[in-house]
Amino acid sequence: MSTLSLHGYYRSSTSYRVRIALALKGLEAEQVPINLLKEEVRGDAYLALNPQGLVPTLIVVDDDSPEGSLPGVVTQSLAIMEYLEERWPTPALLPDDPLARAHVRSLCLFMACEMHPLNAPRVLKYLTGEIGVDEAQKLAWYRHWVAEGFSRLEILLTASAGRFCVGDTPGMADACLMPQIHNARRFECDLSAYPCILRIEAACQQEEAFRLAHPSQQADAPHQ
Ligand SMILES: N[C@@H](CCC(=O)N[C@@H](CS)C(=O)NCC(=O)O)C(=O)O
Repeated sequence: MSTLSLHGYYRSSTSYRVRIALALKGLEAEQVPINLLKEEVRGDAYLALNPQGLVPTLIVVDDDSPEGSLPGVVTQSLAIMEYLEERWPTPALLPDDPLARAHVRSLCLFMACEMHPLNAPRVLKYLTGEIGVDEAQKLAWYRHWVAEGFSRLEILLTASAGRFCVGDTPGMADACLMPQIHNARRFECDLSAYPCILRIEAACQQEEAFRLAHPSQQADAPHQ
């Protein structure tokens, strides 16, 4: 038996990815809110856990670990999702076929490495702070990189998607896609040129796991 806890923030897209993966697998994890607006990621307690000063961090305590052993700490959302997949293989978030698995990982890496970092909160904060760009320029930056990423993603998905990003069951690529869409909507990006992405979004919205993982459903969301 394992006990899981996820340090995250309701609006963090990388935390949202992991919440989707947990929910798709039907795994319970205690949610430990780390408030990014209050810079809690840079507090000593959190940095001792995750020296990168980023959410999410998954903590794993295994009942069968030798007494006195330290809890497992897994950082980086893609590594966390891969860990969950290896440890609890069903329901699977990756397809069986090696080429299809590679395609899912390629989509995830595209979103996690090429898209997300360009519009990460700390990047936007640096732009408006040290660099001194105004709000309109920040928005132009944001929307430019959303359009760059989504237009290429649309081509990739149009060529290979089923009901979801890859195949007809939701998986790791969908767990990356939905938070990217959520962020784009927060910044009022025009998504009308991406019908395949919007079709996959509609399919995900019908799944309970995506509803449970949504930022609005988290205990640290402001309205609760
Ligand atoms: N590659 C990392 C990125 C993590 C990341 O950028 N997290 C953001 C929230 S989405 C964060 O913690 N930012 C803290 C800050 O900007 O101060 C992952 O996938 O886990």
